[in-house]
Amino acid sequence: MVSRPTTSISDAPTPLNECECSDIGFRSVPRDEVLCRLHALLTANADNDRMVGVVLVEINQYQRILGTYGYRFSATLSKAVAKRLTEQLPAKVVVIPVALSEFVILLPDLKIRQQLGLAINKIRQIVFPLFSVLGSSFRVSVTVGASYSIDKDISPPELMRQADNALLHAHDSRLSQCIHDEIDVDESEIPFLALQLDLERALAQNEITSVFQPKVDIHTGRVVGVESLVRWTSPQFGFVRPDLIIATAERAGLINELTFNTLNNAILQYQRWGEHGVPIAVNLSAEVIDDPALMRFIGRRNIWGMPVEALTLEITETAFMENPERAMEVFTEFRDMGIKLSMDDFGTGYSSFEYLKNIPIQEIKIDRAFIDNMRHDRKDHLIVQTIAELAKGLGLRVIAEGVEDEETYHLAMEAGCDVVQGYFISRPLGPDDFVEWLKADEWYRPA
Ligand code: G
Ligand code: G
Ligand code: MN
Repeated sequence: MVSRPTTSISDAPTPLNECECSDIGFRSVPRDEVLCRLHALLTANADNDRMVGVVLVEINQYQRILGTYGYRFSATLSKAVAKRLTEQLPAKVVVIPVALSEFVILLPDLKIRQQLGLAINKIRQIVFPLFSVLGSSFRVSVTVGASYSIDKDISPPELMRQADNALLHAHDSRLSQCIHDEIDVDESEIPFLALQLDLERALAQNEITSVFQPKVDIHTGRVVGVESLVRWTSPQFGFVRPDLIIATAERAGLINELTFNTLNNAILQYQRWGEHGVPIAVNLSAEVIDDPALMRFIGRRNIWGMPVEALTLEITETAFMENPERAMEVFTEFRDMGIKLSMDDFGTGYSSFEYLKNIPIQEIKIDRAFIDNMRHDRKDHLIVQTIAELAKGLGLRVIAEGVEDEETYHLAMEAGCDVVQGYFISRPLGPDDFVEWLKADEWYRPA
């Protein structure tokens, strides 16, 4: 029996034929109905050792297809995909269009997990050949998320959720497919949506704070500035690691707000420090670099209680290389405003000498992986030395980041670095602790 859902794909003209598009005949099935069918299959398999697989197939870039070719073309394409899947998969497999861009495929009678993987391969093979749509040829690519009832008592909504979660994970990790049991337990346990909501709230309530890590002149030991780093202890989740804060903010579209928050904290702190004020560096994510709102924010210099020269923006080499042309333009604007720019985590991001020659930065921070290894490996020392030499030739200041002990400090000095930052000098400090640290005047001075 071909379980062709009668409500979904019909070749007969629909009775309501008043408007032009009503004859395309694409009908999507509500999720409730999908759950009913899934329930029926799970029940049918209740007494044997067979499992049910749920495969979600999503047509990639569907919004682009709609926006480029229009509804008529897109719906005809979707219908053709559904038809091909229904015809070419085994008869007992159920193909259900749940949206123009998405199909749920129910696989009854799975004996072993491998069959699910094979079915996904088969689905890819089926959709791979060109589709002929309204006279033109079109290739479709899909992303797949799947799960299966390894737990006999799993409820239909939970099994569907797992498949949805696998599809989401495939998107987040830029994979073309994912089966739910492949997701790290840790990862699937992270309540991303809850964390996102709490982060949104925390931003509105000014709960995200900054700590400041000193950077010192390598020869005199004098402070030349601080790097601002986000910190957040959520009432709900406890201490949230900064890289998770940043990743969540980026995914949730909150990174701009977080960046404004950080910049505001920096400005405010500079004012509060008064005579103890030192230049502050703020990290920028790739996502915010060419945001016009950021440019406007920074451009309103007159309302600042912080001279523009006291601000440094740090951007990683990798972020720069995501869109070097655009980054060059934006950096030039920042430079013209008088802001200093620093290239962070240098040595890990494959920037070309072509960019290095022209990029309007004042500073390079050599990635701490190289710095940390100098003690053990001559080659790392040589790499640091070479980067420092090149950077100096280009007129750039060189920072060694992640300096954790005296030996590394001196190796960085030998290699030609100008500034050091790291636990050996100081951990990142709260605003008041920073002032205490400054006043104590006990920082390291090289002999
Ligand atoms: O101390 P630390 O664990 O704070 O920071 C982890 C990472 O998060 C570092 O790579 C740092 O550059 C980044 N980071 C810290 N604060 C900010 C911030 O305000 N904005 C951005 N974009 N990145 C930050
Ligand atoms: O990527 P960025 O350079 O912005 O990273 C700053 C990160 O490095 C923060 O997570 C900060 O806490 C961390 N950090 C600062 N100094 C040291 C150090 O000496 N050792 C280690 N392991 N991490 C450091
Ligand atoms: Mn940094």
